[in-house]
Amino acid sequence: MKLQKWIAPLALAIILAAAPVGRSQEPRRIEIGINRFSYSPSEITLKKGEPVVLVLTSHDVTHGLTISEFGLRKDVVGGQTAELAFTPMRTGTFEGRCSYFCGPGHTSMILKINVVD
Ligand SMILES: [Cu+2]
Repeated sequence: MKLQKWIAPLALAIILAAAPVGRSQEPRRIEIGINRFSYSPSEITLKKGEPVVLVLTSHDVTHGLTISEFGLRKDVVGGQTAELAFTPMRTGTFEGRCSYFCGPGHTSMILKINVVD
């Protein structure tokens, strides 16, 4: 009787322990095109704790992406692709900005990054 009380929770605990952890596979890849003077898309939403790779392609001159809150920077040579891998560990709204001076609209280039739970 006392033992019976424990069987269900114990079985459940064993099942949960055996289940594969939600620890993920490959990082999510997000393609971002860059032109003078914008990112496309201009806004992305990430999940806190989920690894991502931003696949940055510049369609004209050298640009880049700096996300200062996360201490990240990646330059992209014109016509080429570069990858920026990271895992956001804070929720909030952050700004990615162009990391390489590319002309008069350089400072207005903003990639809005939402990180949600
Ligand atoms: Cu720029």
